[in-house]
Amino acid sequence: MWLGFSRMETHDDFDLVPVDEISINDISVAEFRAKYLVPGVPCLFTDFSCSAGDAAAWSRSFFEQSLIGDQEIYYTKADALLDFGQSLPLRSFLKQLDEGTPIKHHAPAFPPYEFLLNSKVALMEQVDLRALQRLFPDASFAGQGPWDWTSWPLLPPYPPQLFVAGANSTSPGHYDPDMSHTLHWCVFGHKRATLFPHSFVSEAALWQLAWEDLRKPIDWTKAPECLKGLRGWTVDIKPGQMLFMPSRTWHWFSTEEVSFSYVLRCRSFSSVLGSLKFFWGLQSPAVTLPAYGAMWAKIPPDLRQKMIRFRFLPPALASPIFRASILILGLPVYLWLRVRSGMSSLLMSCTRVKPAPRI
Ligand SMILES: O=C(O)CCC(=O)C(=O)O
Ligand SMILES: [Fe+2]
Repeated sequence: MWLGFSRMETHDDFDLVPVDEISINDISVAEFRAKYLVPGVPCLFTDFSCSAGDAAAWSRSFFEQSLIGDQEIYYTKADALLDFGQSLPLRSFLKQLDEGTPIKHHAPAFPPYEFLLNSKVALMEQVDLRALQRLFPDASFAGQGPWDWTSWPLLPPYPPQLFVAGANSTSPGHYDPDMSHTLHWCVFGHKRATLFPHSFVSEAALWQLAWEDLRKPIDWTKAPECLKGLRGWTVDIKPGQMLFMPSRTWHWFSTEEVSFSYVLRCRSFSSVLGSLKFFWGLQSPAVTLPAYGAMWAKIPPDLRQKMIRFRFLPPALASPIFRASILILGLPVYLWLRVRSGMSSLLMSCTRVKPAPRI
């Protein structure tokens, strides 16, 4: 058995096996860590439930019929990145998706999305993390627990995100560069994903596959042939199920019917080494802060105020001295990363027309 691939299935392009389905309540901590967390093998929790608060809130009819249906949701065209340009009440947004309008909501990781901060509904407060906390180690860092996202983008993990899209929508392949463990909960709808383990050997080649729809045959005259037969996993995620993707698992998602997912993330490190890897990676704050700055500027000022009031940054991190030191220390790293990404785009443009997506 290699990385959990015990049952081989034939697939024309890759060697894919279904992920294991397990009970979040029945699996022991030791078994979860030995079989999934430590070797980096994904699995599907079939019985996740947000038992705290009003569990009925997490159903399509509740979203449509209650006040939450009035909540504005930002969206983009199905093949674009979120730009905070257009919004619709959630109820109408879902109706548009039912009618096949090619739009989607893929929440940006930064700033925390206002839908989750809505004081009338406060969805985030209803998620009971205890079943998850039991399984994951206490990866505390800089005084923050594994699930504490309030220092994003200075430190992982990403804040929780919503992904709402219509039938047959796909998102480009990637791994989440905040390096956290991802828990993708399908609240309603039906998602499908193809997953590959992270490896530095296949990294550059997999980025070249980012824009492919992996449900269709791959044209190996254009895609890197070294990926032929790559071992990975497939998974269908149905309502109430939650996919666990270990840190840096590659994922290509598609939406088989109108779907609403809520994604939680857990810090994967508790060491300075882990944080250095994060600072050196694709989502170093030196890259994300300027990149998201433009989006932040587009957010209506009253909404921005609300986010800041929601303790977006803990007080110590919001101090002018702290911000100034981040700028001074981050500037050289930022410049270096810009040069590095400029060089890799140049190399990529020799082989591909589309650039790697920025997630
Ligand atoms: O749902 C999708 O289309 C993408 C999901 C994703 O990238 C994630 O959960 O990290
Ligand atoms: Fe992702």
